[in-house]
Amino acid sequence: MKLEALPVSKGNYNLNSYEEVYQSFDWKEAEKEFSWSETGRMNAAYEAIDKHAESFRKNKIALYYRDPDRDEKYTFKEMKDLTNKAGNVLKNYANVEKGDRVFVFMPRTPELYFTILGAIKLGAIVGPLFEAFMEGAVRDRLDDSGAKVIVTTPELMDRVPFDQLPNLRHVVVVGENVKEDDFYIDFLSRFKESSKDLELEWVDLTDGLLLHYTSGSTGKPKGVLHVHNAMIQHYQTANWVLDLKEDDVYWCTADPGWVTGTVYGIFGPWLHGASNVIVGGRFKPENWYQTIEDYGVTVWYSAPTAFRMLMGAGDELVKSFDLSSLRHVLSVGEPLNPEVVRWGVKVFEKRIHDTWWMTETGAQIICNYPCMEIKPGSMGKPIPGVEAAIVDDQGNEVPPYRMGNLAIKKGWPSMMYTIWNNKEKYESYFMPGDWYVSGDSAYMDDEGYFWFQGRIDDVIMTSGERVGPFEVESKLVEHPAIAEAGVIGKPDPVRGEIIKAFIALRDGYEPSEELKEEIRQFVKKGLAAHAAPREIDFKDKLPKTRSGKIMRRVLKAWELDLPTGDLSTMED
Ligand code: 6R9
Repeated sequence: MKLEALPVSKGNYNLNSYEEVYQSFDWKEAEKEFSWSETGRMNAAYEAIDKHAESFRKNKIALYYRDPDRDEKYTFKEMKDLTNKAGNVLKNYANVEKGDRVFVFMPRTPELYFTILGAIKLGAIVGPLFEAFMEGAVRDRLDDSGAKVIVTTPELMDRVPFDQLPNLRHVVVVGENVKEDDFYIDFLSRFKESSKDLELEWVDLTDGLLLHYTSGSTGKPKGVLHVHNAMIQHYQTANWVLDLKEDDVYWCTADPGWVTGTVYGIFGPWLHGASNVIVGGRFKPENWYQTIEDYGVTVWYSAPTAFRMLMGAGDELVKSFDLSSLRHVLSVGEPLNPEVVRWGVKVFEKRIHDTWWMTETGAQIICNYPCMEIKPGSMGKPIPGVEAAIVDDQGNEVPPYRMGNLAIKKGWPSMMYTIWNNKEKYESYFMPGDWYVSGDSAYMDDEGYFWFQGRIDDVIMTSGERVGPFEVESKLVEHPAIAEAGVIGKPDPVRGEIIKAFIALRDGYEPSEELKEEIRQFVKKGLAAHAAPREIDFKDKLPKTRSGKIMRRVLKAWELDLPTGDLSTMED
């Protein structure tokens, strides 16, 4: 269905005519924005921080930080010094060198950002983890990547299974009174005494920058590697899509454990020298509105699940804050419901601009630009320099309105460089015709707008978090009462999807409410709170293929009362 377009917003936009720029744009031109195109020396952290610290922006606020206990701000000059200090701690005490994998596993505090950028200054590859990860999730990621160092806090440290990680050399602990030895390093004390001067590691465009683990429907989470070259697209999209201007105060609500929190929580804004707001602590609607009011946030990037929760908190609440500073609001991570767009127009007098991309694409790909008419429910159009299409399973483009694989022509700058340790997996993303296949299904309308339909595989999106059913199932069957488990995403008006588990019990166990709760706690402690199934159904037997794979689409069909489709591969 085609929904009405909203009026084109007015303003001094960089991208005045989509069609014109789309036709003429060349990535080679964008590279000229960076000094390395002349010097050949580059480092994304230099481009994000040091460059501005050495310019007219040196005393401009780079970071506004706030959580329930802290309220701080840092200029670009201060950020340069502090990221250098963090780099020195990692270099001098943890022996971090170019190419090493350094993981960060800590709450969103300024120290997290100093550490990420400090590590990048050394040429290290940063692997960000969600605070919510439990031992198994931490182990898989550190093990697969051969991580050398993890930076964490005393509270989270117990979830790092040191004895199972032979490559891990140092744990850098950000907390008070940390006992040091050959293995543990006291970050705060070393940070205090470290020099503000650091010799930057100049790297090549294809040297590693970020390693984001993401879940598929089968197998363990995979490590998506991004290289320094990606920043060209981070920069360019922050220009076109985030529409950042010199005086903007920008707020991206995402945690760096999610790719949005690194690419658009760090690089997008800072490559532009923008003032960046970072808020720690838990989500509370009134705190969010207060943040916008207090800092005068002009550009705000969040996710449908958050907008839906704000919507749930009621329109009265919005009216008690002054949100008139807002100029541009954007969304990513899940389909943005048309009713949320309409709500945004009503309460903020702003259209929420949807953007589509993936961990693997490394930056925004299909977007609603500020200058574009929005069709609520559509993700928008591909950015200049990117060719997107809907293709069939052979890689042939299909006509408008026909549903198919959302595919991108290979060769955009921020495309994943590889999947860590898994060339085969990397290659499996591509189809004849040099198409990168997203795993999403969508269609394109006759005006070139793209409309999201769903995941082709079974990955669950719950409150903006991507959860692989296989990971949850694997955890479930570790429980002594559970014989088999199948996990699906069940549509939910607030969370996008909730996790529903179908469980076959071992002999001798009886279904009960207490057992359901015990199982929920088991997943919570073993994997992550967001991965615990909110709903559990006990079954005698689960539908499986002959080769033994649980057929989630059948579970989903049962749950939602839909046709089950082809059952020829199902076991008798
Ligand atoms: C950035 C990010 C990627 C998957 C993607 C798709 C879903 C993201 C969306 C969207 C509908 C949008 N997704 N943006 N679905 N509309 N605007 O989210 O990366 O965590 O890797 O997830 O998220 O299914 O394939 P990631």
